[in-house]
Amino acid sequence: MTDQKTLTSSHWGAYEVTVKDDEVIGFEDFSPDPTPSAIGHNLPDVVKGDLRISQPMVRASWLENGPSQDGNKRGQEAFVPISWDKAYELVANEVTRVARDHGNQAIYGGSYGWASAGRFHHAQSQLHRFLNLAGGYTRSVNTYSSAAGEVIVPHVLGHSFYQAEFQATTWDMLAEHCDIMVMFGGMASKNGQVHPGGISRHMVPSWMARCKDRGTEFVNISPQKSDVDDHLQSQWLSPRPNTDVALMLGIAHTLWREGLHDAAYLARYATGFETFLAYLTGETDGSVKDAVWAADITGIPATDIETLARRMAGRACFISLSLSVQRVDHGEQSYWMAITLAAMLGQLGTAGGGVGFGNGALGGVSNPRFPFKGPTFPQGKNPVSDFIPVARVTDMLLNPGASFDFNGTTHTYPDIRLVYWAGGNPFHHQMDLNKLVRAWQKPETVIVHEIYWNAMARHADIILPVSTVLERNDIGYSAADPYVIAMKQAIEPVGQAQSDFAILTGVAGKMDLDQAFTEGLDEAEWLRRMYGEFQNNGTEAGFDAPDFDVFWQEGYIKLASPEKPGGYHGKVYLKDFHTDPELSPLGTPSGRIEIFSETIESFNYPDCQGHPRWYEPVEWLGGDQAKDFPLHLLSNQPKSKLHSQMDHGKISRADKINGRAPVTLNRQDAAARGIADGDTVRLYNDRGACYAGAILSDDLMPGVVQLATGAWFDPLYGNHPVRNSVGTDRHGNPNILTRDKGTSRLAQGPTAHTSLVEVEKAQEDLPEVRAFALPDITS
Ligand SMILES: Nc1nc2c(c(=O)[nH]1)N[C@H]1C(S)=C(S)[C@@H](COP(=O)(O)OP(=O)(O)OC[C@H]3O[C@@H](n4cnc5c(=O)[nH]c(N)nc54)[C@H](O)[C@@H]3O)O[C@H]1N2
Ligand SMILES: Nc1nc2c(c(=O)[nH]1)N[C@H]1C(S)=C(S)[C@@H](COP(=O)(O)OP(=O)(O)OC[C@H]3O[C@@H](n4cnc5c(=O)[nH]c(N)nc54)[C@H](O)[C@@H]3O)O[C@H]1N2
Ligand SMILES: [Mo]
Repeated sequence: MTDQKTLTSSHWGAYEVTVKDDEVIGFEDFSPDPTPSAIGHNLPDVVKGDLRISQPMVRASWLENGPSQDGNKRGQEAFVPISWDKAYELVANEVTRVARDHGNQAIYGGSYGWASAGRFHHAQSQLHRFLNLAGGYTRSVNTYSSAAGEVIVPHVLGHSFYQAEFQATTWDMLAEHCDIMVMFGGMASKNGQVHPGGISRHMVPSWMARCKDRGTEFVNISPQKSDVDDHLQSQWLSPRPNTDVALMLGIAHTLWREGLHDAAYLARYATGFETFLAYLTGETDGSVKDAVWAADITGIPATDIETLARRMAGRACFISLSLSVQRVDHGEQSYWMAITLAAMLGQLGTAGGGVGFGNGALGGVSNPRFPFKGPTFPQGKNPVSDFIPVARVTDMLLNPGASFDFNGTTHTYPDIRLVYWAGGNPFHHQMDLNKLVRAWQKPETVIVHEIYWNAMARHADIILPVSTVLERNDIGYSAADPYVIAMKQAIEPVGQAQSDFAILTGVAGKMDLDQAFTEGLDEAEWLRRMYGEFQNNGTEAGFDAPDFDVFWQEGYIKLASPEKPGGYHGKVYLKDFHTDPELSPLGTPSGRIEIFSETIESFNYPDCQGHPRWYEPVEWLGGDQAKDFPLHLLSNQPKSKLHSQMDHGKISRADKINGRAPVTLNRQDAAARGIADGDTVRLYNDRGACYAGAILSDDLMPGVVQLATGAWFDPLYGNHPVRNSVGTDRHGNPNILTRDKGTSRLAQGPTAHTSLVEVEKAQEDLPEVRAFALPDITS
């Protein structure tokens, strides 16, 4: 057989795959990509590896005794291989039983997660379509990425967070007009590798270089210097983590006191500034939020805060907000306050100024967007109205019937009997994994579609093995990217793996729902239909996409050149509103930027009131808990992978130290604890503990440690009973340490970046890492 070349796409880029005799013999970066990501090179390494789940499996005592809340066994038992036919039947019976006996709201199908790129084999869409046909499920709302932003931004700016994020001012405008870019949470180049749906050309580094060439000054406000690349020669200010709002208030006060704020802009475009000003000046609470006040909270000298305020005024100032600064306790406030600051500067709606949400945190933000709908797999309608804010999953499982507040309304947690998950990993993404492990024992059944034997698969009752992108045909598309990619199947499915579509078709067949689920179409026919709809949408919008066969034959299409003059570049966020706020008002009740929101004030939430404020985080370096746990933990995104995906691949493994995740410590903190470079250390607090390998650095402010997410959860069960005690992870998963608390009653977003820990040099009797060992499989 001759070598066969195909393209594939992923959330971290496109790649050219060469296959011979069903083996991947070449895996190259997509040639039009100026800055390809190494993350993809994890894939050829693991696609046929030992950790692939070879066939459907069932947890031993579930198979023997049937569904039940049977103590602590989930995650600790052997698995029994079964046939696909038996697996379809077990799953169909469970969905049917739970829906019949308890109602469909007893099925949790939120199934949060990034899964893989490709519009048809999108795991969540597939699962949601199936569950909708089966009568519905309890869903989740909003994301782990930006939940606080997703709720606060509509109140303040009157449109969805995604409109704000994805209709951002485009890079060309920033490069041409921005004088100073003030980046809260930095703009780490490791993060720009990734964009949901695909990113065939990584453009952030070159755009940042173009900004620099034209003279943009950069300010990195982050506990980590490395959150902005060195060659940009950024100023580095490192406030105590989670004190960004206090810093912004100090800046705002300086602007106001020195008359540097734009009163005319505020009068024309905003509402509620007077009420906010009374808070800023201390008129309402007796505390003046000036630079000296902010210095005390943030640790940044007052003169530095004042200097920064002056530098931001009277010129094109772009305030860039990472997503991390809202994944903290009271995360709503940093976004609200940044918008307030941009309004005070008179900058929202101007070419080089205003705010940006997630620039560089996702590689496609501020790229031109294609103004028509891409190919989508229809999910249908969910007849069940129950939902949770996504990060409240543990609370839901632990507290059925309890009530929770969310965005002005009160709801009740349903009593979940069946958890059905495809394409996400809560043992990666959820804060406080010891609490999750306890909660995870509560449902009667857990069904999971997974590719690899990670912690998610190990904590399931019924595991259905899924094929990777290389084993199926799909269409790669993202609205922030000009390439649409024919993701052709490169190799045969490994072991007995099937696509999520094939699995759910099989299950639906046992429930007489297969015709409704597939509409009589197979994979190839669905791709044609989805592409055809996309092509029609394009035609209506004046874009000529070639026919499906041409697209498939060519391997990709490039819709238009983003560089094309007069193309989609030249976009300025909120430009119409800026041009004429009467003609193009915002969608807020006032039609203006709501520095004060009557709606939010009317909710009467003590933790999110009518205008942006500084609230002390539940734990932080300035609080009492810092006496016991004096280090702030940054559990940020990993450089060499996407979340937990392919942690066992060679690129990810190369970063490990003694087989464990690397944790960065400031040199002084390490010295004070007798920790040397390369030592294995133990991180702990009153929620849990994990082991990791130490890296010492001066690029991290003292008092802060950094342990990226993504190490496959490797709990020490057995000798460390999980129930009612502190469990340990052997591999360096920071979520064993993080706190599971909502940002506030408003958004209930996750607060991963609000956690304190202590670190010590590990003792001699280190537990062996078992994250990449196979579970027990019996016959
Ligand atoms: N401490 C801390 N925790 C965090 C964060 C943080 O900053 N700090 N960040 C949070 C954020 S922003 C996010 S978005 C979440 C991410 O959390 P997740 O999106 O849940 O993490 P992933 O590891 O991407 O999980 C995807 C899973 O889907 C599987 N998969 C891949 N392709 C397919 C497929 O086609 N079908 C099926 N069935 N499965 C597939 C993969 O093997 C993997 O196990 O984590 C959150 N957690
Ligand atoms: N390589 C890679 N890229 C990714 C991902 C991945 O898994 N791998 N995940 C993607 C996803 S799903 C998302 S949502 C985005 C997330 O994008 P972000 O949320 O912006 O990313 P993080 O890496 O969590 O945080 C960025 C930086 O914020 C800083 N930081 C943390 N807390 C604070 C604080 O309180 N104040 C300030 N000023 N700074 C703080 C940390 O130093 C950290 O390095 O990244 C995306 N990009
Ligand atoms: Mo995310």
